Amino acid sequence: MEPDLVRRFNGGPVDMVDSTVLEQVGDCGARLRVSALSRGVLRFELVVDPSRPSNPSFALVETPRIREGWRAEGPASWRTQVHGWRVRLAHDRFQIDAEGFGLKVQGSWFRHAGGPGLRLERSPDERTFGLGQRAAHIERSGQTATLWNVDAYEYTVENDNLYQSCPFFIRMTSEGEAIGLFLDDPGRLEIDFGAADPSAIAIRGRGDALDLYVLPGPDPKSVLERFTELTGRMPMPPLWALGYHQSRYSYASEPEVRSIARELRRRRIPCDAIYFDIDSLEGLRSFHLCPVRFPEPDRLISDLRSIGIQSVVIVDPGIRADESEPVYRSGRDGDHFCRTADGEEYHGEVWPGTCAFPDFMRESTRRWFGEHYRTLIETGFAGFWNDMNEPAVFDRESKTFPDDVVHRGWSEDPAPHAELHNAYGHCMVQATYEGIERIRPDRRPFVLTRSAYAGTQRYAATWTGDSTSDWSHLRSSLRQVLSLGLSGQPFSGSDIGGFSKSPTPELFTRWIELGTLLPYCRTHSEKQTPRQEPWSYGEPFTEHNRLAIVRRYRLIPFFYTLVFEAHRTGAPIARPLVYEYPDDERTHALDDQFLLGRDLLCAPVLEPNATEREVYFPKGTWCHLERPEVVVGPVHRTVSAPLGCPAVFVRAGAIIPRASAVQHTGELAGARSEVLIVIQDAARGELYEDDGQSTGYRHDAFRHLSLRAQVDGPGQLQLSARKLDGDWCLSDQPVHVDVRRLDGEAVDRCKGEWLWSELPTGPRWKKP
Ligand code: MIG
Repeated sequence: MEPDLVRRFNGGPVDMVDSTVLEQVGDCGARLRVSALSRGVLRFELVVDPSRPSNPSFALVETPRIREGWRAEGPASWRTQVHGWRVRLAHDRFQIDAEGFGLKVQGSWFRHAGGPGLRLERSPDERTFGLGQRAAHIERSGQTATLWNVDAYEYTVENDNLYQSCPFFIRMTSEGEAIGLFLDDPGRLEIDFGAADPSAIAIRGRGDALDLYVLPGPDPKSVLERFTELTGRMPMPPLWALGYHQSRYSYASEPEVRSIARELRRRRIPCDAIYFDIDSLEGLRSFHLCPVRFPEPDRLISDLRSIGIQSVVIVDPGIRADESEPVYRSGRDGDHFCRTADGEEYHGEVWPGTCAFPDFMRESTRRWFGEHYRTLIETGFAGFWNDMNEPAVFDRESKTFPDDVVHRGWSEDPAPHAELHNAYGHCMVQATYEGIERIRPDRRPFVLTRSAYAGTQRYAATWTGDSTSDWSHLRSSLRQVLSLGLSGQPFSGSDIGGFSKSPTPELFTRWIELGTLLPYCRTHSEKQTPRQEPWSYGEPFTEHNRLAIVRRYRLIPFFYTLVFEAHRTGAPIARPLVYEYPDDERTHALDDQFLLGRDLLCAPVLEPNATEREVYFPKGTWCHLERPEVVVGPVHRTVSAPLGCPAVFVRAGAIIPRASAVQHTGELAGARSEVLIVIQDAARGELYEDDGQSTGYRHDAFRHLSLRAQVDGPGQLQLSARKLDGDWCLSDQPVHVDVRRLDGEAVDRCKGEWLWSELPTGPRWKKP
């Protein structure tokens, strides 16, 4: 037995030993353990010692339960039915046949067996989605992908390898039937989706362990639901996290921060947060705000809060290895830093200079690190931004740790960095999230991370890293967000305007038109570039930019309801059309337009000098959000979208909760609550509400309503609200109703007002 194989399977919680099947695989002495989990999920592990427990996992939310009573028989070559799937095992390969979807897996995974890795049979018309953050087209056929987290500064959209790795993908037939595969391996993986050989998906890894989950469909939605059942879902963020955020590398002094806040409010540009990047820190060191540039941070932060602006501060993993650095001394004394293969503390160069790096794979280290947020929280910071956590290191050609840096605590024996690399950032944000939660247990944390692994959605939102201010990156940022959504991470966005270089005024406006429709919405830009604020480009751009932000704020009740759906089911907030219409082949390759939930179709302009664009409208009738234009799908249609008027359409049959314009989410409670009803005969929607900040929603302190409208005779409409879940009652607040009644392509518009509490009894509302 290879020593590193043994190490790999040491330790961890005991799980899944009972109901498993073992089969000798090849001649390397390893065995294949098959577990049938709940909801039709199968787990395949290659294990060296079957008496050992399964691998611990960073990705999994908890040990999956084994379906009771399932046992397989027969030793040598073996077949059985699992969840209606035929599973066959033979030497060196296993094969699963599901109705309509055969999955044949073969190959010699173990490196000393000299095999090609795993080979999955692929049909030429198969579509594949997933893998989280990738710059290229969301449909992966013909692509190759390296999964190895890296600081990808100034990446190009051809680059296949960025800051995050999520070894999960959805395979779909041309009829829209889907299954998912999740290879739970945070080491380096190379995946070829039919590029070298169109009849195969080939996966290569380190070749010393295999932990593969097969997730049944029948459609992409069900696969994703199962995947997020395994790897977790986003917690409810504080409501302010959905607002517009203003950032720059760096707003680095108190007067500068104050002037940005003042300008936002003076210009009536809604905003909920300002970011403190590394130049606001003393010596660029995490946890130390610079006392010269920010002499009275508590006062500054509370003044900002009083006008509805929260403060978010950056925290990098590298801790300056210096006797005068208290965080370093306490980490060293507690033995919390990663070590080299020789047992020395590992040091690398990052922003603060020579640094030591916390060994986040360890529970005790996560606790220790998490405790350091206390002072920042007491100072008033509301959000925390973990950057450079791939981990990035400057003084190495690989830009990250050497392969043999040692992590302790993940299993009983130390493990080399190469085996765990892609989970380093994930474990850092776990430390951050759990630390903040311990310090402030009644408040929801907001954490933003650059690096991630499968399951990171449990702890943090994410963004697309150091993009460039050009049109190709605008397009790519949408692809990345959509792919993240199909991979379990619903809460993401990109630096509006692009990070490096400088956008043209037109590009900035197009970017903010898109960015304000994505789940996480922040403008950010690099040091030494021209200023990138919504007012940096003069008129008419400032007003276009402001109205894009206002459009978002008016939709926040709708966004928040989608966030709740993501929290409950794992569904993406921004969805590629294929997610909702897998049986419509015309949606399969579309990634330059998207849906918010089921009901808003967004088709951003992604090229210069355009005043219109072609949009695919799937089946249904679609009505422009802001003008009386109706399109009946399925159809390709060129629609007008001049600067300032993005193409956003509402599905007929939808009820969209909105609010009147506010300057920040803290004002929403006092804002006018609205519903937009686009209706032919009937319409429905949902509304989720809670206090926007506490953890009370975990104990029913919320209200989740189902809204219905029915046309009830000429000019008459019946509207009702029914509680689906939560403890909160219907309020006595008035709700403003805005109806667009569609008659062919004509739109009949009318408005009225009710009290929420009247709705369940269903008063009739007559067109005035
Ligand atoms: O090496 O903190 O992606 O958003 O402004 C650069 C400074 C480090 C990279 C992040 C970027 C951030 C910048 N950081």
